Amino acid sequence: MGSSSSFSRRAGTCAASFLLVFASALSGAEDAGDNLGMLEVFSERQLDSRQNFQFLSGEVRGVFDLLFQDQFELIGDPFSCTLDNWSAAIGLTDGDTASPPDNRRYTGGCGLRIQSGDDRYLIDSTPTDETALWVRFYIFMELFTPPALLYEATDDGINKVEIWYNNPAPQDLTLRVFDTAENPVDLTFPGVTQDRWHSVEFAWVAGESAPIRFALNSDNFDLDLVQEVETSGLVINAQRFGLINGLSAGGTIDVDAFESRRLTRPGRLLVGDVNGDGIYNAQDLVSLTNELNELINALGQPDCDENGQVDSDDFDCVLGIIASQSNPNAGPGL
Ligand SMILES: [Ca+2]
Ligand SMILES: [Ca+2]
Ligand SMILES: [Ca+2]
Repeated sequence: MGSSSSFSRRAGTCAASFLLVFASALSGAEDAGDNLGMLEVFSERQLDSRQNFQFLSGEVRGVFDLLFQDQFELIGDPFSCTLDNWSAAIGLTDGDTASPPDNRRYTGGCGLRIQSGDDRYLIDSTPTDETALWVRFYIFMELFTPPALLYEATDDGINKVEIWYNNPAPQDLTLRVFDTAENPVDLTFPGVTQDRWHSVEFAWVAGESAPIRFALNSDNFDLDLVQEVETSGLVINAQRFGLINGLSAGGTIDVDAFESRRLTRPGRLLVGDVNGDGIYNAQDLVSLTNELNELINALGQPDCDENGQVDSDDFDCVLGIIASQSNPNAGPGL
């Protein structure tokens, strides 16, 4: 009961700042009448069951919510692997993207493999004075021992958000948020093993005592790390993703399914939804069989046990999900 009442107080405290964030985010983008209507909706549903910043109607969410997403595939051709959807690439080329078996991928036809070396990362310049940001990506690490800077959100070259692996301790996955005075605040998942896919997701928002959230392999917001940080007045104007700090020896990172939004949580992709249609049925087994027989790679998420290989164990995993119709996204991992 204690934790429940504590959470309720937290949610209530956050509601007012969410409204201010939304009003600021929409100013200039919608007329005042529309804004007022939206605020009335949010006054009833500021925090939904997934801890989204605000609840939006489907139409406005589609127009305004999505900031940038990429699965390392050419739009309209899921088997053409590319970095073209990013604003720029540093130390990486289309040759670093590939379909299995050359690269791992979590979803769709292609994934990006980053070998350790000098700075090797991607830049997304879509953000424009963003005052709220949800980001989710998938990552698979091998043989990494030094601290690796995987993600940055910046304003005019100044870091506001960072994600580190092996920092401050080995196997720590750390979200580092800089407050208005540029002091770092860390949220850390310890014991994050390599050699498996991880979904990594955070929520950043500008405001007084802003609720910063960090999620690992889970859509269950009760498992999020949460920290209130003074971030009023800050904005985001670019994102960087990859191996940003450069590592001279050892290690590869496979990445996939990057998505950033302004308002709602991207969430995990449906584990074991092999054909990517959002439901579980026999067609997932057909798609997986086709990939195992090297006929055609699946377009959804075939690596059901998330171990980096698509094999007969994944068939058993998908079969188990279909039989139970249970959603493994509800908890950490499978
Ligand atoms: Ca992909
Ligand atoms: Ca399916
Ligand atoms: Ca597997």
